[in-house]
This record gives sequence, structure tokens and C-alpha cells, in this order.
Amino acid sequence: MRIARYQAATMQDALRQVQGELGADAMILRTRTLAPKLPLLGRHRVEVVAAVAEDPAGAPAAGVEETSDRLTLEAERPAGGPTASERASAEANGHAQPADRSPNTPPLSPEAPADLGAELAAIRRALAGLAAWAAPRLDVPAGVAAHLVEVGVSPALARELAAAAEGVGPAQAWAAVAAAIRGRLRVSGPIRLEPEGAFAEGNGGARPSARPRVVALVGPTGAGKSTTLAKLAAHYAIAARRRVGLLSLDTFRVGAFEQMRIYAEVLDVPLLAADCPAAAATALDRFSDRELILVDTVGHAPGDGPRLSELARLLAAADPDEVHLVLAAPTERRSLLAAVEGFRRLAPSHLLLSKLDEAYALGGVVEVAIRAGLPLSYFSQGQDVPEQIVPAAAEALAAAVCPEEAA
Ligand SMILES: Nc1nc2c(ncn2[C@@H]2O[C@H](COP(=O)(O)OP(=O)(O)OP(=O)(O)O)[C@@H](O)[C@H]2O)c(=O)[nH]1
Ligand SMILES: [Mg+2]
Repeated sequence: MRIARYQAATMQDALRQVQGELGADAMILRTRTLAPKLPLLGRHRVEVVAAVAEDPAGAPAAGVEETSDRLTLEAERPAGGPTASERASAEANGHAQPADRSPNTPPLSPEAPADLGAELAAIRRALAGLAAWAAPRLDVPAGVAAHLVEVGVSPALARELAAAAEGVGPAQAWAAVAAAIRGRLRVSGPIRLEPEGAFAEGNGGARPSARPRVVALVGPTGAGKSTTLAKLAAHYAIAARRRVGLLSLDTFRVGAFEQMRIYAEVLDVPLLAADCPAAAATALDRFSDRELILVDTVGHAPGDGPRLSELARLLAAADPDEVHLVLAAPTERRSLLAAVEGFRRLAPSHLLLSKLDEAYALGGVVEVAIRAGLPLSYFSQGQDVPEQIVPAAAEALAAAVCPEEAA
């Protein structure tokens, strides 16, 4: 790299010098107008700083007009003489070295930069920084957060989850976010019954120590409680060959008991109904030989406090070991969160997601599962009884909102 500074009476003259000495490829680094030393008598001059990658072959060495001045830096250093920076620093220290200058090389003016090479390096750094700033930046966490919002996660939780993609390459980002989601979901596994044999057949039925496992399903209207209950009854009564009883606390709605009666008949399991705490306690006594009692409840709106409180009293009489809050996956996120709040008075112990087959995006259920802090029990995904129910899996839910994880 050869850098030179030219001074002349006019810009055209200065540029002619640049072209004559450095060739047509010379790059103009800076131009400025110099004030005359004697303001009233002198004339303004112009200065051009230019650079060329290397000495252009055949470029005239001294194509300088009489009216112009030139100062060559670095490359035209006289043999054994100081470099431009040496000269500049000497002059800056007040040690002018006139003997070292070529006849047409003027002294560096006070406003000249001490080292143009350093200045050029600084310009290059600045340009590189500018280019980096102007280039479109790949903000991986922002992209992840945008996708999570798109599938139904709230912006606040999306930002929290997307933090897992911070400092991770784009290829690993979704795997990191999926791991973060899995880490925040809890899963219970299927309903665990007493080991087979705890309820000894014959000789008076169940051993005194064995008590039926009582599992209730609660939730908003139409969430899929009764259908899911029938699926569970089918699994435990038919597939697992355990003694199951059905208890309906839904005597409120016309046709609700009839729905359960049909399931009970088809599955060949006993069914009892209770419309008050005393009746619920009696039903429990009558089911003392059962290994699993599945309790169906009436659906209410999450904001219907009085009815939910009444149901809570009835349910308490059934003394459930587990209360699964059934939420339909296609429900909008804020309604899901409202349901969790509203049903707190029923003290749910698990979250059961239904209608997963109907859900377009699962960000809302991921959010509600994280925020409710309850373990997920089952995924119910279809109208058919007894199929289409599986134990909940955090991996599946995380993969459903992390596209590349699912690929
Ligand atoms: N696609 C789909 N439909 C379902 C699923 N579960 C239940 N349903 C349907 O949803 C509707 C309501 O189901 P129910 O089981 O009666 O709901 P519920 O929560 O008991 O309703 P209420 O007792 O009225 O509060 C029925 O048409 C079911 O067939 C599911 O996982 N997928
Ligand atoms: Mg029902």
C-alpha cells in the first residue's frame, strides 16, 4: 500500500498529480481546503490524500506540475532517511529535520495527521464496523420468540423460553428451546393402582389395607371429561383387567347420566350417581371392592364461583386421590389460564389435555401447563372410546411447538 498526500492550487491540479503518480486505480482517502498562511494575501489551496495498492507499473515518477506540492509518505522514503511517521513525530516534538526532505517535499503542516498509515487502518476498522452494523443480523432468539408467539405462547413466556437460544447457533437453537420447554413441564405418568393382589379375591374381598384409587375429572363445559373418563375406564377395566367403578356427580344436566349409563353398559362396569355429599359417601362404601373409582363431574364455566363451590363440596365427599383438570387443547390461551384459576377451588392435582386432535397450534397448552405447575397426566386425542388416549409426554408437547425439533 502506498499512501501520498498532494497539495495544489486547485482540485483538478491535485487530482492530476494523484493520477500521474499513483495511476488511475488510486483511491482518494480525503480532500480538504487549506487556509492561506497570510489570510489577506495568500490563496486557498487544496489537499488530497490518496492511496494505491502497490506501485503502478510504468506510472510516471514525477509528473508533478510546478504549481503543486507533494508529500510522499512511506513508499518514497529517501534511502537511509526517516519514515513519514518518524518525521511527523519528530516535528510534533519540535525537532524539524529539513535536511531529510526532498527538494519538493514541504514540511508537514501542523494539522497533518501524524501517521496516515494508522489513519487508514482506523478508517478500515470504522468501515468494517459500519458494514457489520448495516448487514442484516440473524437474531436467533428473536426469531424463536416470534415463532412461539405465532403458535399461541404469550410474548412474555416466549421471550423467557427463547433465552435458551441465546449464544446457540441457529442449527441448535430449537433443540435448546425444546429442552428448556421439557425442563419446565411436569408429567405424572398413568394412574397408578395398588399392585394386583392387594385386593385379594375371595375370602371377604379386598384386604383391609387396600383402598380403591379415586380419580375425578373436572373442567369447563364440554372439555371432554365424560369421554375421557370412558376411555380410562375402558383401559383399566378391559385392557388392564382391573375392577373399575364409575361414579357420576353430574346429575345437573339432562342426559348426562344417560351418557355415562351407556358407557357403563358397553364396558360392563358398575355405575352409581350422587347428587349430595351423603350420597357420594354412600357410593364410595358400595364401591369398596373396586380397585379404581372414576368420578365424572358436571362442567361449569371457570367464572361460575357459586356452582364451582357447590361442586367442590360434593367432590370432597368422594375424597378423591387425584383430581384431573381436563382442558380442551383448541381453547384460546387466556381462556385456558382462566380455567386454571377458576378451578383452583377444586384443588386439581393433574392437568389432562383433551381434543389434541382438533388443536391447530399448541402454544397455549404449553403455556398453561407451565404456568399451572401441575403434572400432565394424559393426552386425549379423538372421539373414539376406548382408543385415542395416551400418557402425557413432555417431549411430544415441546416438539409440537418447536418445528425443527419435530423434524
Ligand atoms: N375431537 C375430539 N373430540 C372429543 C374429544 N374428547 C371429547 N370430544 C367430544 O367433545 C364433546 C364433549 O365431550 P364430553 O366428554 O361430553 O365433554 P364433557 O366435558 O363431559 O362435557 P360436559 O359434561 O357437558 O361438561 C363430545 O362431542 C365428544 O365426542 C377429543 O379428544 N377429541
Ligand atoms: Mg360430561
